[in-house]
Amino acid sequence: MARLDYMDVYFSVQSFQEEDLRGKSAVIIDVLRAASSMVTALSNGAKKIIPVGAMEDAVRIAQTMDNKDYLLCGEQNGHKIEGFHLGNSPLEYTEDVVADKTLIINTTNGTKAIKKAALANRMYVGCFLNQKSILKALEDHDDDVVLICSGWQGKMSLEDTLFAGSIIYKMCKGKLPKNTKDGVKVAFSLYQGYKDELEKAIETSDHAIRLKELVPDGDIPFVCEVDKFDVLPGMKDGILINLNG
Ligand code: 3SL
Repeated sequence: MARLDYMDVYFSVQSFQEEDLRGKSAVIIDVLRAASSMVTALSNGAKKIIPVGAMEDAVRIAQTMDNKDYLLCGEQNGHKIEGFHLGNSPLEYTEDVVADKTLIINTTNGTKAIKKAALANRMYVGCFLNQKSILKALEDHDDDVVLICSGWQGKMSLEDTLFAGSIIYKMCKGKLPKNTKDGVKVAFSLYQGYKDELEKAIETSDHAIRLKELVPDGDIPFVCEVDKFDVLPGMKDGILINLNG
């Protein structure tokens, strides 16, 4: 069982160093929308996910594969990337589209956080859609835990911090011990304040407002659903697979 007094929370990709994660369990959080899309894809039968930090890397990896086996996915500043098969809306990752495919994904912040967390002993991808699976994984091991909110271009984001807070809140059953790190206190308190109106809070977040013009209306309510999928995306040799599969 992971201990809350050793846990920490980082609020953006830029706020941690690779070395900070060595030997720890890291949960990479990107509620809007990379983590939500990955969790949905694995739940709908995608075989594996290769996260990349740059568009060129995605194309280079695709060139080594058979056309029928992969989908190029992701976004640049919220927009689908020209020539890619899918954007970054979880609603696009339906069973008929993703089953048995390898997804090569590049996003603005989420996949960069995943790539930067390579020194972690264990790495999971989490969001509200798979909250219970993340809690179970953290219960099963006693590594120190870091919750990494992808944020947006170096800034914190409300929806990722709320998810980090929800994990902490549930681990301590709503009663935070005194000897926790500041990041843990901040995320816990934010979730405690908004837990009864999560969707309303996330709708007013900077990221949701930024996406409003760009993405389908259904994305925000979808990513706010708690425990919709029993999926645990976990890293093995640079590839995300469903560890609950
Ligand atoms: O930054 C990211 O990784 C994305 O999830 C952002 S977006 O919601 O697709 O714009």
